[in-house]
Amino acid sequence: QLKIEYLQSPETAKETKNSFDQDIKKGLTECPKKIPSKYFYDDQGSQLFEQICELSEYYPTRTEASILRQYAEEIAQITGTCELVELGSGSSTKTRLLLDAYDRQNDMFKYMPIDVSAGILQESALQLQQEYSSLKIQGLVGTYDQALTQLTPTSWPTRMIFFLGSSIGNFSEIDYDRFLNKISQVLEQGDYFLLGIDLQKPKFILEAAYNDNKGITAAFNLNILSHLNRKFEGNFELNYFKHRAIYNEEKKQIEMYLISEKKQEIILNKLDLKVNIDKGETILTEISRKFDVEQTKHKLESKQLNPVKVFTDENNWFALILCKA
Ligand code: AVJ
Repeated sequence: QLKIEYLQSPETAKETKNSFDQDIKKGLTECPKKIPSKYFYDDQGSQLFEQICELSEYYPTRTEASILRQYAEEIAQITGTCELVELGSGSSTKTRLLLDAYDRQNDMFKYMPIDVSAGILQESALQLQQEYSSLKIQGLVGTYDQALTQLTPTSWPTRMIFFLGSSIGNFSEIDYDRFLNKISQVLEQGDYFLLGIDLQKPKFILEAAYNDNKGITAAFNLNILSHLNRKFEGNFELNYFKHRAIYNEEKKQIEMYLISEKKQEIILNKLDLKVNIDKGETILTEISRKFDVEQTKHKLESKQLNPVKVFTDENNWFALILCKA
């Protein structure tokens, strides 16, 4: 029943690699400096992220899980038998809540987890296959874009693509728009899209979530430098950078920075890159946008992704929007 496909051909792998290299070069030579958030997720980073999800200050994961616990049944009822496609499935922990609901309702259904990390995907797919015997699993290893480009029409009655965890908050306005266009293009009429979004809330709650007491988020942020050191033979010294996350109330986004504690020269051998960083200079590593339900519904509607129902928690901290194409 279990199949795992690699979407990376040697050619696209090379293209991806080149565009990753270019991203880093561009980001570090720009002013202000940036490192793309996708560099967080090497093995160590993925592990640290799992730890973040357990922190008392980091409410998004458990809030979204509580919404799924309460409404997964209803979602499964609305869509009926379905092919479930998950973008960025990671360890598939929250997904189980959805799979359970579909399992109770249908004799059979199909799950397609998509993730760039082959290790995590394989491990969780194997585990799931053992637990859900009537489940057909077809994992895809690749980026969202590769996966969405290569999805062929489904033989199942309907398809639901879902994107949880407010990962969409990492996208710039332009990428957000492009992403929704792509989803809309891939879905056929009558298919569904389920989107998890973190909602706007007071600054002190947000800043606590990204500046936890145990320093796990700081370690997660600094790990991006270790990742670059390993990947590109770099010389970043982690002790000379400090983690900082602030909520930009105007842009309604968390911004995560690494601040240089001294003037230093960074060398990334494999990129043939040398950059100077001043004392106090910042590197932006992540934006995490916080959404408004009404605005997001309008945005989705404008892409022919029509909101059918919004599910939220009692504090209105997080929402899942179910849309029909
Ligand atoms: C996985 C992108 C949704 O933005 O909250 C957690 C990543 N960064 N703590 C988020 C993250 C710092 C997370 N997303």
